Amino acid sequence: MSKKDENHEDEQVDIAKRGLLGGTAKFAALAGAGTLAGVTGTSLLGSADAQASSAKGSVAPGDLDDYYGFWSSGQAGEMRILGMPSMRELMRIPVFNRCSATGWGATNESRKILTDGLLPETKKFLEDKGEVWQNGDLHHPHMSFTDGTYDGRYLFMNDKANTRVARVRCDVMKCDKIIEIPNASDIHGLRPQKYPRTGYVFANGEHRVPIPNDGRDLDDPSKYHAIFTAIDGDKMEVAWQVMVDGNLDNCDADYQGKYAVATCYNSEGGVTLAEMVAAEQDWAVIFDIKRIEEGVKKGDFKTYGGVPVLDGRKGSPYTRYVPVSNSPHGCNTAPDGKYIVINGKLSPTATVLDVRRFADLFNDKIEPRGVVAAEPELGLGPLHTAFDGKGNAFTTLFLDSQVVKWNVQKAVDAYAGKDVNPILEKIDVQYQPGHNHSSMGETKEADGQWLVSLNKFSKDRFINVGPLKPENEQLIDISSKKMEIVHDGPTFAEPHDCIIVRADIVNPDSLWSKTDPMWAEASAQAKKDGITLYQDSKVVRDGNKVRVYMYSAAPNFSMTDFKVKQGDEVTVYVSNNDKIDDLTHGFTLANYGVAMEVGPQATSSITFTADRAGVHWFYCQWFCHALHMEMRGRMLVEAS
Ligand code: RUQ
Ligand code: CUA
Repeated sequence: MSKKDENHEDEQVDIAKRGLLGGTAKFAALAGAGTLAGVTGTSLLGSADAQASSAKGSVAPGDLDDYYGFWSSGQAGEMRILGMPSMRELMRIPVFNRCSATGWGATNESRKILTDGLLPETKKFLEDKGEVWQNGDLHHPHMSFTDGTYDGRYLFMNDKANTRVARVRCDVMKCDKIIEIPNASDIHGLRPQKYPRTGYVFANGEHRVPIPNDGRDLDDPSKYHAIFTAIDGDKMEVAWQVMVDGNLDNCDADYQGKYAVATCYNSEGGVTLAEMVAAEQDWAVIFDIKRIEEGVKKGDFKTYGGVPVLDGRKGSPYTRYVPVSNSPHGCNTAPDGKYIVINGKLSPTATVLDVRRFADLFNDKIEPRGVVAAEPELGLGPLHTAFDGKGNAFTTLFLDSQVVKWNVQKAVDAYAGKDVNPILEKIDVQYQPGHNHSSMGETKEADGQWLVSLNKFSKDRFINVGPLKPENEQLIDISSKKMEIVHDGPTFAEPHDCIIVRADIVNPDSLWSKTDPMWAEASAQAKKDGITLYQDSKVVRDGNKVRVYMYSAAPNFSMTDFKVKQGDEVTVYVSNNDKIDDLTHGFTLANYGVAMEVGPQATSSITFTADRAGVHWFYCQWFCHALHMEMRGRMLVEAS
């Protein structure tokens, strides 16, 4: 408790100082405290130095990046693609949000994805309002693995706000599945199985709730539970769940395909802040995947919400609880496959677990703390750790506003009693870093080129845009002995995390296939109506339901106008016939709140009630041709 109060005070003092003195306050404070390791050339010399080093990390106009960065956006709910190292934002992929440009959340195709995988009670809750969820809180995007490295098939990501997990298809870079996780509350930590392949996607239910959460046990938090979920990443279905003691924060998988590990910051089972940080120690939970699979086979579970839930509370064969200092947060497996780093948050230490000792722990040959291989003291507020594949680790220090580089083997040696200092370097970042990520750093192919520090505050780093400031994501060159910040990247709310993937692994298509399953329902309906998509242009009346089929070929819609009656339920299908890279069209229907993207060779559809009589122009909202402005037509609504 006292440590936490102290830290919090430091943080406030620092913020105040920076406000008065600017970015060098931290330097002054550190120099004053004699922490010279924290003072680096970059932070000292400011922009002149940054300019001198700008060659590294800058990508000239027209040149292509070496890596894809897949970024979360926190409460903005979307996933973003950045080029790395330029940090140019390349694309935004709507997932848990609504998107005005693409019609995500409005088109029939996206609404199906947004609602199909929800629990029955949630479907009803939303149907009663005629709604889809508007918001999400996307923290952790991670790519599917084969044999310990990224395979370019899928990206998986969590929604903390509405307890969902989504998948993005990397061939078209669109979300194709969203499922709601039963029994759990608020999915936070998420990682794919690394070996032999993904396989499972592990997802932590952060908050504890009664199971089922139907109004029982409201006032009895001792009956609340946290749930660890394994999702089948191919089918996007829950495979099994494990009930644990405490709560669940972040997680990671090993490189052997045997274990997953999660951090718990609330071993107390508290519901208030004071209760949650009361204990000196919390824990990391280790899950034995094979034992759990056998348990499922044997029927050693209860079924809640239609999925098998195993009891993994203390004393169970499926889990082990390793005590670590107060409120651990990040959980990161080192690329050598030997170690998993648990980051202290309220403790200045990281705890390094040796994966090779997990079997002995599960066979009760050693005590839980027997798997601890090192516990280096890194600085204040360690949150997440990244790796360079050369034996070094980089941990963000939230309260110190620094990234610390340390050597894992040296930390292990020091823990074993050798007189070595594992800390290699500390660098100031601006300011208060959360996640960090290195190029290919969560795979066995970690290449030690780049590190991004995702800083929660930018404060004085950019011209002032008002009370709401961007965050600041800094690109750090880690390819040589000394770390060097080469780029500041402001970002809108609130990228928690990212991954940096070698460009050759990701090979998206430039055109859709006309038979893509994304619009399977539209294809089926067209068939029933005797329509050939991409060819026919026709209005089909079916009682008060009207289906309008048209196609686009720049700069024309195949229909100049269509007539409906006031009150009709209208579905417009637009198929884009253009078979040319980068030739996206759109369909916006004025004064009806209707808009959607139609990619090259894609079909999109949207349904609305034509309740406003009159002439309503529809137009293409994606600049596609010199005659793009002319690409339009009329919906004529006869008054009833
Ligand atoms: S968490 S700042 Cu949502 Cu990834 Cu650690
Ligand atoms: Cu088609 Cu603009």
